[in-house]
Amino acid sequence: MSFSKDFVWGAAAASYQIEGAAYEDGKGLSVWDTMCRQPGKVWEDNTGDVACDHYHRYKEDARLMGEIGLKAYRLSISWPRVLPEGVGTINQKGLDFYDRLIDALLENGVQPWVTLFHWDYPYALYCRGGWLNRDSSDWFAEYTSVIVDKLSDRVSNWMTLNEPQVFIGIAHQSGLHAPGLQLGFADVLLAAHNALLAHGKAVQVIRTRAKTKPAVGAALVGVTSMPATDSTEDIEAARGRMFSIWNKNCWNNTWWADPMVFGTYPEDGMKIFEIEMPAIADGDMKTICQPLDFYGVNIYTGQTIRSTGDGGAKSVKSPDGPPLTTMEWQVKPESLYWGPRFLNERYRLPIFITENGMGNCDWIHRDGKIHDPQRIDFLARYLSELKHAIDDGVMVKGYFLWSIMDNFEWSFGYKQRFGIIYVDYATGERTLKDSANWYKEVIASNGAILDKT
Ligand code: IFM
Repeated sequence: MSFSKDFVWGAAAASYQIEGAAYEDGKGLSVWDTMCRQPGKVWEDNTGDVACDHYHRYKEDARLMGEIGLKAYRLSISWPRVLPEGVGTINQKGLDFYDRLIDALLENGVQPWVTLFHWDYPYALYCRGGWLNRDSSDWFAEYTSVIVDKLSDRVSNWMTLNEPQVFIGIAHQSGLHAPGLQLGFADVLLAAHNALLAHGKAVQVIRTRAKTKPAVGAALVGVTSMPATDSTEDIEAARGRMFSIWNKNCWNNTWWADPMVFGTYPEDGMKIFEIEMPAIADGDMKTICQPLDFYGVNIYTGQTIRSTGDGGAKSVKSPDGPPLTTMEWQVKPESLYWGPRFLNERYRLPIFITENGMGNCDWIHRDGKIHDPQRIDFLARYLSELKHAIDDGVMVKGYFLWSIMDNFEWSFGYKQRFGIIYVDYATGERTLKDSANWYKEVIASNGAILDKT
């Protein structure tokens, strides 16, 4: 077995990270617009005001995606661009932008995969309590219906939320992301519960209103655990760790995926979170648990786990001088074998890798090109592991490289470059990096050149 003929080779980006035009054509404020105005919150006080100027350059970007041969592009919609107040009056110009973008993608042979929410939450709704307000799931459902009504004649692949672990956990607990709150854990869990309800209601809206048969999932993240050896004990220990909760934060797989797929919060989490558990109204778990067509997961790295020999698990210390990306995330290609394998076993859904890639030190070399051999090596290693998983029978249907182009990396601003297309932020000029040309060959050969890289 290998990559199937219809394997979805894609790349991804998100609205706030690339669009710019933050104050144009009637767009409302997002919590990231306001976060970026607070000195010291983002590296060098960078903002997404202009970013990659994708709002104006989307045609060129769609053409480049076509040139690379992408089968699919995972984009997100800026909620406040479409609904400046989060609910109520539609900003037609904002909605029209996505209409044109979808057309441009299709004209270039690229299928749009739409993420409804990738962190640029409407500031107006934040002022009404944001995710802490129980109405937030209805606000999200209203927004979803506007998008589905407009785009679902041409869009069939949908993701509700991107990395709730981050936009709830990091944004509401450690405060490093917008809106920058440091709430008590009970409030964090309440926000999480409302976000899960929003997911469930959005799936319902998509299923009832879509004009073309929809495929729906979410793009989750969490800890990927890998066994230190192939021994049964280490594999069991890694599996156990991957699906357990052992401390009071949201950075795990099961607090999110179990309610979405099984309709229950995991027992171990409920025990640890006991006194902070939110009130769960009748029917909530049923609302959250809607049939899904795929499990989307963002995987960049993983933790290596060894059995303690007595049913326990411990993480293996890093070797001295481990390979690191510029985010200082360890390079762990096997995460793209074990992550999909464990997730597919537990949740029984086809897997889509909705993000994978690396931050790197890229600059224009003296020959005018952007040579990024580390990224090519990184991607070749990770994709080879993904192929290995498929060969072993894991149902993986697609892969979205993060990212199609360099972009605003949240609190790191423009310090980090994740793209396979280089963006000169001063001029907006785009240049394909070596990795883009390499990925083009990967796609054209349906993964066959991986063996030769
Ligand atoms: O840039 C982010 C993206 O928005 C969400 N997932 C991780 C990426 C790299 O940090």
